Amino acid sequence: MLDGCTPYPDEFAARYIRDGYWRKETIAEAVATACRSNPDAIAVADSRRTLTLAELVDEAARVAAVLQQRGLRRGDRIVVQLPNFAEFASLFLACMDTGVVPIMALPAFRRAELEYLVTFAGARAIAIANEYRGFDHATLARELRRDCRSLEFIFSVDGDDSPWNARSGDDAAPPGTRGGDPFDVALFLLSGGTTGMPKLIPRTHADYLYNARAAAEVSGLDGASRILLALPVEHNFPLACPGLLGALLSEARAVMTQSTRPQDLATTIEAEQITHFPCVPALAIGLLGLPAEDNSKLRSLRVITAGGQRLQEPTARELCRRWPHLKVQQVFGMAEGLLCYTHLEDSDSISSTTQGRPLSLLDELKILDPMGEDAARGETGELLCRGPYTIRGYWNAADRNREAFTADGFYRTGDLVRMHPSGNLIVAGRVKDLINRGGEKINAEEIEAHLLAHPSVTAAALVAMPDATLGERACAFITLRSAVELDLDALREFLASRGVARFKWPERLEIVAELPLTNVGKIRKAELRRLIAERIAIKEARPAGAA
Ligand code: OOB
Repeated sequence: MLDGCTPYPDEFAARYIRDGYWRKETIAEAVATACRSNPDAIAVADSRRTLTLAELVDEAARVAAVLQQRGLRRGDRIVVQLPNFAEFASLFLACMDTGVVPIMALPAFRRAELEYLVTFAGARAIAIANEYRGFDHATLARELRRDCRSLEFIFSVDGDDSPWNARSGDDAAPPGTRGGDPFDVALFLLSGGTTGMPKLIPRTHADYLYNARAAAEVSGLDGASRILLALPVEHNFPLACPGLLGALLSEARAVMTQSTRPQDLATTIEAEQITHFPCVPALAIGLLGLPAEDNSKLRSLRVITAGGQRLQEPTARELCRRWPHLKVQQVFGMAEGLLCYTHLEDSDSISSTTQGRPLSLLDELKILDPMGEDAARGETGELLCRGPYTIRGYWNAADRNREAFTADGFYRTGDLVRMHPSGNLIVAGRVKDLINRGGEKINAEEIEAHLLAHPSVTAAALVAMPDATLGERACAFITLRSAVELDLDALREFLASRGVARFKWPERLEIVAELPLTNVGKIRKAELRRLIAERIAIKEARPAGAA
């Protein structure tokens, strides 16, 4: 495997191969096979373009040729930060064929995140759209190329020398013909993270293909399906659970869209006759806010899969009531691997109250009490997992790996779960220090380091505060140097100047005389979370107009 990765032990790899979980094919070969069986099926569509499988594979071949002409080699890294455009799919396939490893960055990332990723990964290229949502990505990419030694190439979907516009040359070999090791790294996903900056998650061709195929099966995705990808497609969930990759392998249609406004979603669902909609709970809540006359726009929808964050039972029940033809499916997953799904044949009660069961028969789960012992059945504990699509280590992160993985290779998820009698998991909380803002993870430590860099701030703690739609938002508790003032706007301005993605900025500021500490000097975040939840509840309980 690529240097810096933790391979699966031989006996596990042998078993996963023997039992048919891992096949000897690359992602490019698998998609090429789907293309041979159904070249004229529409594979991807966005608001600008529609491509059949054959056209997609052809575009991927041209992009792959450009990557190679520029001298990018197997194992080189490219940061991918594209909006939900069809070009994402062809670049992804080109990478899968040439062995250039994409690092899945989010369009919301700004200088701080991108500079870290490029530098840490030694990326030689970055793929962007010149401008997106009013932000000038082209200028930022040029600044990064100036400042980061490894970065040589900027591939822009709308740039003058866009690789997507390259004409076919003799060397535009079709995807799936360049070989590659199915058991080596295909791509890097990003971890939600708990300590420091996000870690890179190496996923192999074999494990990721299994992931996407099994997820497609449990979601009932087939050649007649149309899946709406509205979440940023660089995320594991819309990328391969079953997402874009599951759709390509199933010869289903992936419809990519950038807007997550409920009205726009309903319009797209109707216009494109969408059958599958992977979403975070916040988007499901958004759909429930549509006026009743829009109900019929969701008529084509068969399965709505909610994950990334706990779907609350009332929301699930309301979805079932409002659209009785629809199956609500929950997924509890993570970029590190493990996926749990409720099944389409489960009762509404199971699919409304649990977060599903492991995708694979070979997934191994442990639920441990705080002493590290197996929790009694039905009791809550930390979830650990191991299996044919769960990584054995983050990339180049030996110290973190010693904490995050047990000696025998189980990943400590940081999630608190209990087992429902049905064998499904219920996610009850977490021990990791992050804020889950509508499914987007905010790493507390990463943002605290930025807050502490402010000259007026002497201590900082970022904690989750409850929110009816997003589940959680970030609240910053800080202490200040004497005789200085700071308000939320100024603090957010400061984070903007440091190039921090906006979704990570605190949405409330609490200035305190001191932060509560444990006797070993750690900040008592549970107490801060309780405090801010109470303050918000009091404010909400107060009748309108009252002081
Ligand atoms: C998905 O992946 P990540 O890597 O962004 O985040 C993983 C974490 C989990 O460890 C858990 O804390 C939380 O997100 N989470 C859920 C959940 N699904 C994810 N917490 C409660 N209930 C759920 N249903 O978020 C992800 C990856 C693949 C598929 C779906 C989601």
